[in-house]
Amino acid sequence: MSKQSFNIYLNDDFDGISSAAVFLYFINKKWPGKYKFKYSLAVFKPGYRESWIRKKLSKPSAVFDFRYHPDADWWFDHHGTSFIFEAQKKSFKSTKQKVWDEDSKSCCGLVLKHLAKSFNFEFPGYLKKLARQADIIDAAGYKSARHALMPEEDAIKFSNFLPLGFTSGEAGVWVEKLSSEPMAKVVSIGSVRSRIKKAEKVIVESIENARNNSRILGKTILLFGGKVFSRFAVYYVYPKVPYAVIVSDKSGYYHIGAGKNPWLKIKNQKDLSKIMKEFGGGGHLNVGATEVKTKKEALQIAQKVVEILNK
Ligand SMILES: [Mn+2]
Repeated sequence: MSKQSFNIYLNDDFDGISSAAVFLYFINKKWPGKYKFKYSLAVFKPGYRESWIRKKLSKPSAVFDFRYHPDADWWFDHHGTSFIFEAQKKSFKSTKQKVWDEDSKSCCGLVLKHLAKSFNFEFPGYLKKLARQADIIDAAGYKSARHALMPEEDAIKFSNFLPLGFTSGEAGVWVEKLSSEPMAKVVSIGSVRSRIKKAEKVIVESIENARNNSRILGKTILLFGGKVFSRFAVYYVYPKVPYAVIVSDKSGYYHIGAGKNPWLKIKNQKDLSKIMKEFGGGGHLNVGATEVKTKKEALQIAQKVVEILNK
């Protein structure tokens, strides 16, 4: 009997990959040998809304850590800005196969808890651990900027090399590995080990870059240009400044990220998700982003976001 294709759409970060890994374990236990999986990265880049709306998802399909899609048979997300249309948000009700929870620290944690509860399903310890680590990574629950940049934990080391870039095919290989064995085993694979080494080198350079290419404007660090790589490098260099706005060149488009220093307590904290939504983006309370085509637009938006944060 030939296997049926199951289409997995995942956000291109640690949360997307770990969510899919937990889901894959579940599907393979429920329907052993029934499916082969096809992976596609769902990426927040200019024009993604239009192409996501137009996209037809082939069945069966599952979407992780990305905007709602009415075709999806399974959908899990925790972004406050998940629904492209207000009407979708209004009519949405969580089911066994679709769930949205803004309060979940990670999508991976949401997938694991929701499937365990809805299907009375028991996950192995290494996947429960993966979900706890996704909660830390996706909600920036690191103990310090140093912990984020120079971690001891394998999962954080793994997540730190993902911004180097990867293909849908590579994501699929990692999803399948992580669904069947602990992170400690996955990071011992040669190709994964060499990426971790590479990322460690780039992180050192990105700390240098944060030192050389940023300016302090009131309560905000503005970092523009250079090798950005990690959004935490600015807080490593300036631990006392509450907010940061970071412009990075994604080759082909520009990313404007705005964040709150996760290790500082701030009175009357601004909602970064709301601020970035005004510029066509989205995010969470403590971190938001948007994407534009030109450097000029990116710098204009960055300047405006700095002004809003300093108000
Ligand atoms: Mn997420």
